[in-house]
Amino acid sequence: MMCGAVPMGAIMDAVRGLIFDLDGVITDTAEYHYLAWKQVADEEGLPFTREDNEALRGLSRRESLLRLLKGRSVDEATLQIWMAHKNTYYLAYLDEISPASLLPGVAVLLEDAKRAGLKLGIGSSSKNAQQVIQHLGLKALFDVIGDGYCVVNAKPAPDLFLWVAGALGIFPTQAVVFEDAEAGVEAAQRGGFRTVGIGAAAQRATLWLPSLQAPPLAEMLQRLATV
Ligand code: B16
Ligand code: MG
Repeated sequence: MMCGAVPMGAIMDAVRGLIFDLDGVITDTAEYHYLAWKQVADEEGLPFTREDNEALRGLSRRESLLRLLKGRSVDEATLQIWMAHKNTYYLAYLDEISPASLLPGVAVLLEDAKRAGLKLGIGSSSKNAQQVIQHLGLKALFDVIGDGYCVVNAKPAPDLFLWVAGALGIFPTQAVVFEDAEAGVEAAQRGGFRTVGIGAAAQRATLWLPSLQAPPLAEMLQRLATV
């Protein structure tokens, strides 16, 4: 594959792997997270809007609940119960996820990356990432799936992306992280990764794109190399 005057082989010396966030990059589970939190919020009489949900992108389940509470004090046992309820409601939506649920541009990008010999990883805050990947039919494509169980410190700590890069056997400087969340971009940048940001909340990334539909992978890597 060629992009302009730069052969893919030359770019590949620098980039050896791609690490993808899941929700908001590979597929859009944000709506399901919203509906599940909204159900908990309504049951408990807590105000919660779609706009509030946007601020939860990429954050762990626990951090999401703490933000949703907006400073209201709740004991640990109640936190655990509400998180369990939210997850039960969220899991009920997973059957709606299928290979057709990939966001625009994702299938072609993953095929191009695989063909180019790049290692592929997932770095998701979600403890349900394995199931979502299974529903998407992508299990065999990824060399490593890092999820909410892999590290103690969630995004914006860099730990998860560093864990995935380590499992792929590459350095952060040899990987590109794709993220849709401010917390995820910050996590990747703190870890020393170049970043591709997708959508409004990820504009601080090394390269920002409205979606993964364009440009082609080779051009993305070329643009990252020149930033
Ligand atoms: P769970 P990502 C994140 O996924 C979601 O963006 C975020 O809304 C959610 O709270 C978090 O996973 C934890 O999800 O409750 O399933 O463990 O963007 O990091 O792929
Ligand atoms: Mg995300």
